[in-house]
Amino acid sequence: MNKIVLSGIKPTGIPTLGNYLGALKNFVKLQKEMEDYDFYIFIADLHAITVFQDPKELKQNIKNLAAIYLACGLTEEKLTLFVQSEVNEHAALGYIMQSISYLGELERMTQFKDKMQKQVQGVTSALFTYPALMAADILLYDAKYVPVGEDQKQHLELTRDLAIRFNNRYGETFTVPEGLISEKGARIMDLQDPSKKMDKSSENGRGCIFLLEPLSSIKKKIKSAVTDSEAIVRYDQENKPGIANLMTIYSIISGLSYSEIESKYHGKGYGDFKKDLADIVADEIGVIQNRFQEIINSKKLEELFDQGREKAKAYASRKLQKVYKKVGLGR
Ligand code: ATP
Ligand code: LTN
Repeated sequence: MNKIVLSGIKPTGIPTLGNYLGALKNFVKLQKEMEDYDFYIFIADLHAITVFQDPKELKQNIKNLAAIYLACGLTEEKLTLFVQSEVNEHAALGYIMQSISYLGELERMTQFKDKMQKQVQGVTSALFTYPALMAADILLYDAKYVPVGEDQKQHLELTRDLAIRFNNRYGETFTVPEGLISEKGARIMDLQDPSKKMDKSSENGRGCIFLLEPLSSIKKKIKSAVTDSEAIVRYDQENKPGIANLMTIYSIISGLSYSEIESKYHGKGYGDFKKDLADIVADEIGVIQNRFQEIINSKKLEELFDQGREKAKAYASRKLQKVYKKVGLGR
């Protein structure tokens, strides 16, 4: 069996605390736990342009994202880090995935429906076929596990369906992947509106913590997060979504369980809780920011990208040839 763990993040802006707790921190943890697996981690720039990106900013975001991956603690050993658009096979297999996906199943995707609602005008056809490209990203490398946040669960289900459909139609070709969604932190909510997911491309930045913003501003955002009037630190997702979200962040970073946090703040108000949370978040992000500064201008990044591209290309091109043959394409 192929021992590959694969995931991607779109370079659509500076990654958020949501990306960190839902995805990045998990990659690092898994890399430590799954010693005999190869980690393919890529920057999903083709996915990013499903919504317009300023070309100069996109280039900078690609580089920043790679440096952030490393700054969060991914180790180079057993890591294949690459940029999606540098491996043409993604787009080619993406097209083949489109040719076996149905309109109906793409129309059901909630991420598409949400973005349609928000954007109204100028929704691109690539935003619609996005999950077919995502399936290609995964199937191209026979990835066994795909760590992602909760919002990607439906896309992963579709990827599995497409792999099975292709295998049934053309013969055994693809590994059917499994998602790895962390129990906690899979869905960090906006600090100002806990009914919305914390999103790096959302318009209102006040509810969103960016990994590269000044620590003082991070602390301020946490201290002004929306809570409720009960003034008791208690985990109740339904009735106290603001506090529940802050407790989730606290719990992942400190390692304390919800009940341990409840006891710790028993008899204290939200002020103490938020102040401590602001400090532990700022400490954790501070370490990432320091490492980021060392990495961003080093030669290492370019070297890793070059090696990653070659390794990914070698695997992907073999796989794509096999697919073309099965489908009957070419001469
Ligand atoms: P955009 O806002 O441009 O749609 P995004 O942050 O939602 O971007 P990605 O950058 O592609 O999307 O997300 C990368 C990873 O971070 C994915 O695994 C996704 O599930 C996870 N993720 C994104 N937002 C959150 C969140 N608020 N909580 C937990 N995980 C998240
Ligand atoms: N769709 C994902 C990003 C993404 C991805 C992937 C994640 C693109 N291709 C392959 C895992 C595997 C998102 O929007 N967060």
